[in-house]
Amino acid sequence: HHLNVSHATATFGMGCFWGAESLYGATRGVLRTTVGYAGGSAELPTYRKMGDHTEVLEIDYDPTVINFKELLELFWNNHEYGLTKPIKRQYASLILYHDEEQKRIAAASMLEEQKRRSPEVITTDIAPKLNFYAAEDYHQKYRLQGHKDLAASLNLNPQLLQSSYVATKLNGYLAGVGGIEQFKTEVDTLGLTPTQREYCNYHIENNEGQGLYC
Ligand code: MHO
Repeated sequence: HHLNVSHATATFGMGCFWGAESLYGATRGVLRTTVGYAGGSAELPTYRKMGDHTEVLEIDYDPTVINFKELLELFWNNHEYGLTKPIKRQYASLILYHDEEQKRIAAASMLEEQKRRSPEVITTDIAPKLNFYAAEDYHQKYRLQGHKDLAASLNLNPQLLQSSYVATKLNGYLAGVGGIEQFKTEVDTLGLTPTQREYCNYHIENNEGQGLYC
């Protein structure tokens, strides 16, 4: 139901997509996330055979709560994109814009970032978002799925693994993103059972998440 509010979409490649999904999932204004393959031309990529595609995260967000520029700040601050050794295409730094405005904001933001990081050279590519292929179910909400009993209790079918608001949020918080105080401010909106809530509280409070590392 959270998607009934008007939303926009952003698509970023920032290394292993598990970490990106947790980072944005726990971010305010992010409504849902899906990991997948994009940026290349190969048909029907899979994890084992993604061809010239890159691991990316598709983010649906409420632009009245968080804007594209703010999403980009998280992008620049949370992955490696200025390495001296080449990054495999699978883990390329990539901004796939959805419209001309995103294109303009991304270009300006990259220019600023390049100045800040000079003499290091940014390897990020900015390109139009063409095809997006959702990744296999086991890659969606990867950190949440690691909590087997909790995940089972949420009855996440393949469709919900991509569209569920509560799965999006928990996948972030359980990785250690957002923190317990922020979790407490929005746990009432997640519709958890008392058992689910207690389980999440315990794990988030004790910060046992793996963070953004893959
Ligand atoms: N080190 C991880 C990376 C997974 S990722 C989604 C693995 O090999 O399983 O690229």
